[in-house]
Amino acid sequence: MDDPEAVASTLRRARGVVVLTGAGVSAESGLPTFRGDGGLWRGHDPTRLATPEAFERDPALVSEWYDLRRMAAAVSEPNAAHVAMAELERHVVAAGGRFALLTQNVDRLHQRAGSERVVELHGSLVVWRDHRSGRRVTPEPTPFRTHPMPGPDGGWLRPDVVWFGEYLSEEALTVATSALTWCDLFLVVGTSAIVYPAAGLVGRATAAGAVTVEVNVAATPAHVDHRLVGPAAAVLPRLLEAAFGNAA
Ligand code: BJW
Repeated sequence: MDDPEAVASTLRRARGVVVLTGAGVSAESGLPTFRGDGGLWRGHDPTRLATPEAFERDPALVSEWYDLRRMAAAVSEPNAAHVAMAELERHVVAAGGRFALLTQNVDRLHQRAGSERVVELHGSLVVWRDHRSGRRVTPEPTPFRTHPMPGPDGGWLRPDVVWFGEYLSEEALTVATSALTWCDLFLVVGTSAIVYPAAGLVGRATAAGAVTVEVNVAATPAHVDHRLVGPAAAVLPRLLEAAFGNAA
């Protein structure tokens, strides 16, 4: 199961690589994960914060919680895991292969590390939208003056993220689904793999014939071919080195 050599060899030969990431990737940038000890939701009921009903009920609380996270993301830096995934993309694309990074993260750290083929499955904290009109704005990276903030069309600003009970963007899902048709290696990094539809992509990748590999500090319910256990910021650079040497 935990066979870094076999994974490196699969990575070396792969022509289509898809990576699914979650909050664990940004943990070493100082941004807490959702679940588990020290998680954002420890002691919180997610339905009070991450649902449209929560925003309807208490827009000030939800706005403040997301604004704090927006500011934390703005002052954090990509870590070695983000950098390794950007390097992996450059390597695969330069060799004529295909690559997609499907992230559940809303912090934009992948893009800041240099990743280009990023699909934001759960939206972004950088962008907000008027809850009435849906018009999107990108606020200055300074804390909001008030909670909730008035939007441009008479509603309140809400983060442009996907809450429980909301649909993922059709465009994001289409890109993610079509990537499964050409993917021969599917990496699942730093996610608890329990939130759907993102979690379902792992099984669909297997069904489509890809080799699946999990990189996580702990095993998850995902059924994968290989598990590399450890912090992503240590495991991924080692994996790239083993697969490509200094050429990565
Ligand atoms: C490390 C590490 C290190 C730590 N290195 N690793 C099918 C079955 C059952 C339920 C459903 C289903 N289909 C849909 C549902 C309902 C629901 C759902 O999935 N519920 C489950 C909880 C059961 N899904 C939805 O509602 C979705 N919408 C939808 O399906 O629409 C259709 C529909 C509409 C109406 C009715 C029914 C269907 C939307 C899901 C949106 C999720 N949104 C959130 C909040 C985003 C905004 C925000 O940022 O606040 O997205 S929830 C939260 O969970 C966030 C994350 O992206 C997501 C996943 O969490 P993630 O990233 O995996 O983080 P953690 O904390 O869970 O895990 C961290 C991992 O890292 C751990 O494994 C650690 O071990 C690891 N780790 N350090 C490597 N250094």
